[in-house]
Amino acid sequence: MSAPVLAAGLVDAANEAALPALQEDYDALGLQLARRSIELERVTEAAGRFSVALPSWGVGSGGTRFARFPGAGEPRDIFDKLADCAVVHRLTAMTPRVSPHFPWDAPGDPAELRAYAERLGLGFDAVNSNTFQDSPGQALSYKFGSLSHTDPAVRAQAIAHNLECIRLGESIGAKALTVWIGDGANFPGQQSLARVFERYLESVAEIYAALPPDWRLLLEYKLYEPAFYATVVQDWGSALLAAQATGPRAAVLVDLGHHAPGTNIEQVVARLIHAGRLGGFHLNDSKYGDDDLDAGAIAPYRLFLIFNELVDAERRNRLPTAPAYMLDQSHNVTDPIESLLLSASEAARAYVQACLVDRAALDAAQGANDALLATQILKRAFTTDVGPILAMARYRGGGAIDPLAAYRASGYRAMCASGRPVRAASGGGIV
Ligand code: RM4
Ligand code: MN
Ligand code: MN
Repeated sequence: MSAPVLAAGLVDAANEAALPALQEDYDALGLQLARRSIELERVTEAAGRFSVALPSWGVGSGGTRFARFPGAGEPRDIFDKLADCAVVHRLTAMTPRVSPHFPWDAPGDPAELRAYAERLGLGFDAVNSNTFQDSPGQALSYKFGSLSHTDPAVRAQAIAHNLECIRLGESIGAKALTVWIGDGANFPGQQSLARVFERYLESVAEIYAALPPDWRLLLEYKLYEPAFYATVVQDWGSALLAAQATGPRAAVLVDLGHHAPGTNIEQVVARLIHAGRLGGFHLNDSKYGDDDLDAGAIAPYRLFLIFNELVDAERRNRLPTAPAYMLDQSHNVTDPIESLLLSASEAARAYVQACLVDRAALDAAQGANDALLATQILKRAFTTDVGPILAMARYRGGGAIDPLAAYRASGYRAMCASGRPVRAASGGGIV
């Protein structure tokens, strides 16, 4: 199977043209950081080590429950999706893994899928199960829930699907299963709030029992939608209880869009680190709810503050297992590849900014209860333009100095448009 690829030499030629200006900016930033006793090269190396996984479902146009407007040359299956992800990785040099979603991405032959990904220079991150909608051929419906359903037969079916996800994941080299369920109620009284959670815990325990020893189980919470009165795993408290009740390799997955507006997500992150149960992230941005907007598009300072907690925890050796960084976005009005290029970069930007925080000065300001100075120390790191560090890290990693410009010059989407017929416009839904 062959995939559309970027023209040979395209990135190199663009980089060659952009390098002199980048070098100037990079050197100037180096001088500025040296005055702050920060070693530029150390930060650039850290930037080069940063990576974030791509969501397989993010390379197609998303949609809302009202409509989906497909774009030209959209991926038709997991192989096309991987080809698009490879383009993102080729240009950013920081997205070497893809997080697949089953059954959407279920391969006929997992070995073939794994080999294809390897040829593209990609691996797999956490696999995602899907019991929030009914799939073709499925015996029982998830209309009234899945892992927490009142009917043991429905629960058994949902558990079996998760075990199948583990099996598929093993055959493609994944090491984690992410479970997000849409289970919940629209009306007070519709469900027993107590028993529905107990049933969920029982189901999760069965999934955990089948988890390979080197795997992790990531439990994702979400405030509301599709359930509008009470979601079974509605917040980090319930997810943490579930992880703690399940076993040491169960941890919480924080999707940035899954909180009530105004929630202090960085504080949630700090608490999960304290509990040793921070499993990973679905990075995206939101203004009102689970908007799935591009990471850093709305609240870049919040993203920075989250990474500030992570970098601080790293420094204090409080992150024995690195959290899984994954994007989880829905691209409704942009070329999904362009959104992913920039979102990966925004995640790295927040991380690098957080690396610039003067931790000793912050400790001292906190110790002295100097609120204004403490907050200025954070702002100083946040407002530093780390663009040259990101570009240099990409360049050194074999990516593009300017990924978006290189992508736009490549004609990749037009190439796909001629090889991949447009899918018929369907109703709502994210895929
Ligand atoms: C959900 C949740 C899950 C993702 C689906 C597609 O809102 O964020 O992580 O798998 O969307
Ligand atoms: Mn998510
Ligand atoms: Mn979501």
